[in-house]
Amino acid sequence: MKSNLLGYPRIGSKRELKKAEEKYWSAESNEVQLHETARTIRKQNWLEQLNIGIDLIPSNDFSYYDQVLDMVVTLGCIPERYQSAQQNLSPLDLYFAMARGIQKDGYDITAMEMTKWFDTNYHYIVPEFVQNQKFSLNPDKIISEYKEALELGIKTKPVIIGPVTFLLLGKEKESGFHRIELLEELLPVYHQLLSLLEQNDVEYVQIDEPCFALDLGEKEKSAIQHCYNYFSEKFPSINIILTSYFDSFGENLSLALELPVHALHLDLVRGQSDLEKALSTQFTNSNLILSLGVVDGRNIWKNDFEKSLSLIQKAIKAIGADRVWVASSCSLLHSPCDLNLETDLSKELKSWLAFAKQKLEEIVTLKALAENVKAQDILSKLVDNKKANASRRTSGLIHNPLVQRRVKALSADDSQRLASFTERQKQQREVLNLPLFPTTTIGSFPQTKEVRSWRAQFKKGDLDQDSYDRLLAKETESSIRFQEEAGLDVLVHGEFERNDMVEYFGEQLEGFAFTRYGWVQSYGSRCVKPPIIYGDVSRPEAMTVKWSQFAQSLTNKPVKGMLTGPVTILQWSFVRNDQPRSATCQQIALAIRDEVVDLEKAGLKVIQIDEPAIREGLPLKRNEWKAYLNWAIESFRISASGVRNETQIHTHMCYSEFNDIIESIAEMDADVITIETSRSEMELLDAFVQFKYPNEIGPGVYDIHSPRVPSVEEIEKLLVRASELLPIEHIWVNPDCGLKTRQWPETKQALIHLVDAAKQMRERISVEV
Ligand code: THG
Ligand code: ZN
Repeated sequence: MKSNLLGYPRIGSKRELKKAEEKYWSAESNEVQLHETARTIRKQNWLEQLNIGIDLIPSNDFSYYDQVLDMVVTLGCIPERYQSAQQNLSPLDLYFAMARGIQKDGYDITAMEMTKWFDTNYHYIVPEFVQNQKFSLNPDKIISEYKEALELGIKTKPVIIGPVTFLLLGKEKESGFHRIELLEELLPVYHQLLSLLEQNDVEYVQIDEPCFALDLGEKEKSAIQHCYNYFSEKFPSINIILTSYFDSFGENLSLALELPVHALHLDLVRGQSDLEKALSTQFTNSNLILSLGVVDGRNIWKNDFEKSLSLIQKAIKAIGADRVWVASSCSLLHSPCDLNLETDLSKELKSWLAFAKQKLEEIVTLKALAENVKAQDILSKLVDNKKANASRRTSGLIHNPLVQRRVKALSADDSQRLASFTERQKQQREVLNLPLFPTTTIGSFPQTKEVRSWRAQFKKGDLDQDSYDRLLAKETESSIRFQEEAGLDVLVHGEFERNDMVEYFGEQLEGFAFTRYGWVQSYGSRCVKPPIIYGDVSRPEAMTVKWSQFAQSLTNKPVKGMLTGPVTILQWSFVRNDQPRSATCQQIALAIRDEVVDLEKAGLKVIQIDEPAIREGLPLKRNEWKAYLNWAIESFRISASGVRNETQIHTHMCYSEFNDIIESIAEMDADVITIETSRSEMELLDAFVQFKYPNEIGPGVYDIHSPRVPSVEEIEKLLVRASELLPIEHIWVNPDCGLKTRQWPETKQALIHLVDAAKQMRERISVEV
């Protein structure tokens, strides 16, 4: 039996990598210093895993930006547009240029696209393929990390993304072929790589093929079969650990069990059903090892040892202890680093939790328990674990009868606005009196260094509440003045008081806890600190009314109240696992509903409930979509339906393909939806057009992910295109997303252009009429 770790957080327990990278990017440090920080993090991680007793320690799970981008470099499929940069930049700078785009030294090259990694809040860089795509091996990173660990006396297990998943995660950049057809071209490069590992005496290699968790067609299935047969013919001496995670293998399990690999990893947290099936299958490969992912890599709850042990024992009974490993369910990339750093969490709550470092101990302890170690200290760990889990089940911290009663009393009326959209639209027009092509923004304005430093000082106690509030009030007022001058129609207060759009609400809701160092990588150097939902959710008092009301008091124009929707709060938090996610979502929905009603009472006529994470919450398998969408959409509607007809509800979405779920988006019945579209030149709008989306819609016309200022003409062009596709009286004019990551100068210029473009459109219309 072995303990097996799939991957570990690489940002550093105090975000050392993030800080080192941002210094490097702003030329405050050099490449040597950055490498030094990276090396220190890797060393700490490896030694930690070694000391705790992990047998299969991963390497190449480190990354300066993203593990898929690393594979792009390893496999030599760097997009054509970087060719000129490739001549002159260092490999590291070329790598960052692909991740972030480059706009200096005469270069102006856009970044590679980024999208969500399965159903997580992690973003990966999307590989780009052309029809006659060539690949070539660049093994430096994998080999040098392997050797680096060897010098510490650790023989690691290199982790690479498998060829089929790598191709499926990418995108064709020209038509006329399917990327899976590139497998023949790609396999020789994997062959070279595995040979090289073999020459370096690598014993185990972990090949990640999480595409197994998706619905696979025949093409993909035969690609997988072909690929692993090919590997096994060529590599008798290297042990391939094939992994999938985030959901069961399901229909794909029998295929996976037939593959000639050394070990197959199952995610038993999300795909428990696989185990029974696997154990009852007659294996052709009678030595196949099963790696049992029993320790949840996606959540922060202490493992339930009794439950995990029963799964492990079942496997041992069926196939023998030699063929069973104990593992994390997936890479711990998605967990925060170390619970021991959390000094402010209550003792009770803390006793229920395990972060990445604690999960290592869990894996090792479970292995020891399964091996039937009678040692007193191991057995006492089982007793402690039972106690902790029992205390969580019965704790008074978790259960709030009032909340439970309120959820039970929900009726169909609670998720239904009073009148139809058409009727509401009429009443809203009378109240709001907006021009055609009304202009607005998505909510946040630049979080400048100053704004961040005020918050940091306030949290430290160096700035008192009054002084902090005064600074925020001044910033809010100047944002309102700017918006008035720019001529925007529906204003926002700017969200200067907020940190993250989920953390901010978590901090104010009952049933939520938040950490100090619980950072999880979101993309590149950017991290989020997901709140922990440990108990029934309620809202003790209004959360956002003060700043929205203040902003509205400064102007005669309508100010939009800004909230995060229930599905997004759920999706971007660590959620309790002792009740269905749908139940937790309904509780959040009721809390948000109360806030919406309070905002209306406070005089806000427009209220936005953001739901950018609705799409990423979709289950990986299509047959589970409907059930998810039912409760997710209902939760949004509960949050939005407590107001009068004349109160206009907006929602906002980004980072998603909407084609798949357009009907459900329509069922949300928001009066206005603003969506990200500008980078794809309105391509995303197609779904809305084809479906004849019934309500009002603001396709983004300004890509906020770049400091570039779009010209009036560019924006107008996008609006002309939108008005050919949609009824003009339904069109709003707005950026793609919030502006918190931008600086003020470009923001102001871009918004002035945006208003100008809207005015041009109004003029066109009045001339035509
Ligand atoms: N909040 C949360 N999840 C998200 C987003 C968010 N997921 C998708 C998308 N937005 C990811 N985008 C970002 C953008 C900026 C940052 C993080 C994710 C960011 N983080 C700060 C950093 O790493 O420097 C830390 C946060 C802070 O300072 O408060 O800027 O918006 N939950
Ligand atoms: Zn957005």
